[in-house]
Amino acid sequence: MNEVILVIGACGQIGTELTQKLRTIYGNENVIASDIKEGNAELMSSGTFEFVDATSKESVLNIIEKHKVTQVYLMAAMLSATAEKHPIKGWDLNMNSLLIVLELAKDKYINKVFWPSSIATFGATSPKIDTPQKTIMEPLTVYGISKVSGELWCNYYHEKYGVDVRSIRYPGIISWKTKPGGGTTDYAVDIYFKAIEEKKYECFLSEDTMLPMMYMNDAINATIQLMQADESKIKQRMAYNLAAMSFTPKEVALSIKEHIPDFEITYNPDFRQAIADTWPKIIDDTEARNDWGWEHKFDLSLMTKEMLKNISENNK
Ligand code: AKB
Repeated sequence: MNEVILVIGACGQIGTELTQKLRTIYGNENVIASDIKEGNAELMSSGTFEFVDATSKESVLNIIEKHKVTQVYLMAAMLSATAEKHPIKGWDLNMNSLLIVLELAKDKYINKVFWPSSIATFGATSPKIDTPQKTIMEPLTVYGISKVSGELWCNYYHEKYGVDVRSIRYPGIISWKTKPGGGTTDYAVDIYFKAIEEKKYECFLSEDTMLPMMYMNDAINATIQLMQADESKIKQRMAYNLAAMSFTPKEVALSIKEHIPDFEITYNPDFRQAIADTWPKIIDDTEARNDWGWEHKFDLSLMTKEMLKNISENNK
C-alpha cells in the first residue's frame, strides 16, 4: 500500500527532523507537513505544507481528505514548563488534538497513528531509578496529566475499536536543527548553543539533577522503527519507555569542557526544578528492546561531539 503521511506539528523540534527523515523514506510527495506556523526553509521547500489547527476536527479532516492521508504523526503539543503557565490551554491542545486523530482513525479515515508520550507521565511516587514500563503514574504537572490521559485514550481506542496507535515515552530530546520550546529538559539543548556562542551558560536546574535524555537521531529512528514494526510485535498500547542515556547538568558541562576547556556553567534553579524533581532519573526500556528491537546509538560523549560540530558549522 502506498502510504501518505501527515505530520501535524511538523515545524517543532521533533516534527522538523521527523518530517525530513520520513520524506527520505516515503518520498517528498508522500509526506505532508502541517503546523500553525511555517517551518525552516528546508522543510518548507522539500514538500507540501499545509496550515492546520490541530484542535479543529474540520481543519485536520480537510487535509486528510485532500491528500488521501493514510497515517498521522501527531507531534503538536504544549510542553511541561509552558503548560504549567497555561494549564487549560495545555490540556486543550494536548487532549483535543489526540481525540480528533483517534476519532478519525476509528472512523477509518486513516489506518495508523503515532502520538508522543513522555517521561513526564511519571511523578513523585514513581520509582526514580530504572523506572519500569508499568508502575505508579501520578504526575504532578498538567503536561504529565495530559500524557497519562492520552496514553489511556490510545489504549482505549485500540482495545475498543482496534485503532493502530503507537506511542513512545520520550525522554528529553537533544538536537541542533530546531530548538525545543517550553520543556524542562530544554537546558540540555541550550547549553550547547551557549557553549559555542558565549562559552558560558546559566542552568535553570541544579547541578545534580539527573534526567533521561536522547539524541535526536536516536529518537527519530525509534519513532519510525516503532511505526514500521509488524503489528504482532506491538505489545504496549499505552506508550513504550525509551532510553539512551541519563546525565546531570554537571556531567554535560564536563563533557563540553573536553572540547571547550574554558566553558563555564553556573546554576540558578527556577520553577522547572520542581518539575524535574518529580521525574525519573533512569528509565528501564527493556520492553521496547525486546518487543521491537530498539537499540540506541548515541551516548553523552558521542552526542556532545555531534552537537558542537553541527552548531559550529551552522554558525559560520
Ligand atoms: C519536556 O521537558 O517537557 C519534554 C519532555 C521530557 O517531554 N522535553
